[in-house]
Amino acid sequence: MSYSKWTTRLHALARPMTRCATVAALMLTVLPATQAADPLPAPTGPVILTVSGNVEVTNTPEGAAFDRQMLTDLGIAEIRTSTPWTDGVVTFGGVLGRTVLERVGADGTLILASALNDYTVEVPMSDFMDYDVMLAMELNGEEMQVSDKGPLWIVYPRDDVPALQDRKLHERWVWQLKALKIQ
Ligand SMILES: Nc1nc2c(c(=O)[nH]1)N[C@H]1C(S)=C(S)[C@@H](COP(=O)(O)O)O[C@H]1N2
Ligand SMILES: [Mo]
Repeated sequence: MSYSKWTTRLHALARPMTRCATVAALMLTVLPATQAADPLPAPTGPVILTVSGNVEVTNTPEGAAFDRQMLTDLGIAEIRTSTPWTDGVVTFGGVLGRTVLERVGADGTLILASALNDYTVEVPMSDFMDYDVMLAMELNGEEMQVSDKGPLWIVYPRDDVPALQDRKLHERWVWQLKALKIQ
């Protein structure tokens, strides 16, 4: 085979390889940045939480709407603690507030948390970032009904963190939570 044929063959081989490498490099740099912006599927069950305001990801005109399964799919955590509203040490199951904020690409400093009865309170976003604050769905393994502070209850890991054993924080333990607005 002549030298020129060889080099032509090499070039033909090398070109797609360079292209592959370029695409791979692009994916490596772009993928981590777009992770939070992964589109959120539409809820298929009843919506129990809507996150609105300064969020990057939405699936309804109102914001990012979650049914129970979507929240469960984000990963279930547990908190064992006593609370002023329950007897003894109980186990809460639910999704960490921080996990939800990250999933919707929330950016801000304040969360307006509101309940089914339209009770609304300001929760510093740092609470969710600094502590494992949970949007609890289960109490001792049972789904919490609206009649017992469900379907979602903002729960702080109170027994584990002395700083959280403060009456001033009680107003942030929103039960029958339905919405978070990021500001
Ligand atoms: N859904 C809902 N959650 C709520 C409230 C409310 O009115 N509705 N009140 C908050 C306030 S201001 C406090 S101090 C505590 C009240 O707890 P208590 O009713 O046992 O005093 O719950 C907080 N969570
Ligand atoms: Mo309160």
